[in-house]
Amino acid sequence: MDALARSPRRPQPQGADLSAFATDVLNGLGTTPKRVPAKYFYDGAGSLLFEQITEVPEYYPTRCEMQALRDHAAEIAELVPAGAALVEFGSGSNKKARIVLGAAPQLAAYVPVDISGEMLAREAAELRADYPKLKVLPVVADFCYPFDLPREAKAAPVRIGFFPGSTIGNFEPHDAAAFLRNAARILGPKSTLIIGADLIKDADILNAAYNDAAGVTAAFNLNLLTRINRELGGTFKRECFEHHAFFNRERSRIEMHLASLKRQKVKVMGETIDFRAGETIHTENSYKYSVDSLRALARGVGWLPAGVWTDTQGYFSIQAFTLSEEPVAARPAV
Ligand code: AVJ
Repeated sequence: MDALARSPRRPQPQGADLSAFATDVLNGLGTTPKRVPAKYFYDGAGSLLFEQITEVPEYYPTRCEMQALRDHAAEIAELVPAGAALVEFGSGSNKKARIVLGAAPQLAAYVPVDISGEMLAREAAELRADYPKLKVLPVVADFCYPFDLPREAKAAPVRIGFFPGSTIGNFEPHDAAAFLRNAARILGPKSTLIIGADLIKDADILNAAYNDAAGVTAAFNLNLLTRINRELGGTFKRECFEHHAFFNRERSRIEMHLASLKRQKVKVMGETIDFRAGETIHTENSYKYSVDSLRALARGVGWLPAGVWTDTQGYFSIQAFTLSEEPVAARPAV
């Protein structure tokens, strides 16, 4: 590797990022049914729109999770031994981790793991100022794959994984199991994992949360087309597509789609894509779990239930698991 490539000031590899986006979009729009991975929602505008979603009255998950964490912080903190390291998978803004950090001053280290290095550095500086005794050890990594923890986190007596936000719901169940297996490997023996997961509930409440009256979720979904137009030379007309979101109870997931309002042709990177009237691009799945269904998934890869808490309405769950003594690799794969 040359000196330039190692320089921390060097911007993100635009070329590599762009080609991954281009490949995923062209492949996804070239198959039937059409789809684009949900991770591409989060450009600058998309991240701001998601922040706005968390504030619309119908979107309960963020408020309910914050309430559950605040109300049960003392009990959650009892799972944290002195000197432990808190490892957050996909930290984004660390307002949820701050609740745990505040309730568990016995934590020696906090390891936020995220793909955005810029965001991590900014948040780390703020945390160091607010928690002067805490070692803040950010790691730039994609937590879907194995990565190395900092030496000081490995040296801690135990590691506590933290995966809030119902991000686990964006994974297909098979990939959620793979994530849980990877988390077990990274955190190591005797570790604990705390997961925030949205619960299965009345379809009306779920449907309203993804079809807010102000249209913020629709704008978030449609922003994907604007991003494709800007970054991949797309010719999508936003007014020719419509936001669709609904609870699929058989598969226990909210599905988001962009539906073509007419028969039309769209170009992306010089390739022509045909749409039938009503044909959709599947843009997101948000799986909903019961306490038992998440437990079953976790148990299958070696995590044993260690606690469960919800908000007062019972809409959102915080579940804790501990790693069984039996090595994960010795268990049958799911
Ligand atoms: C960030 C994946 C938890 O699934 O509720 C919100 C994303 N999509 N509204 C979710 C989202 C539409 C959100 N997660």
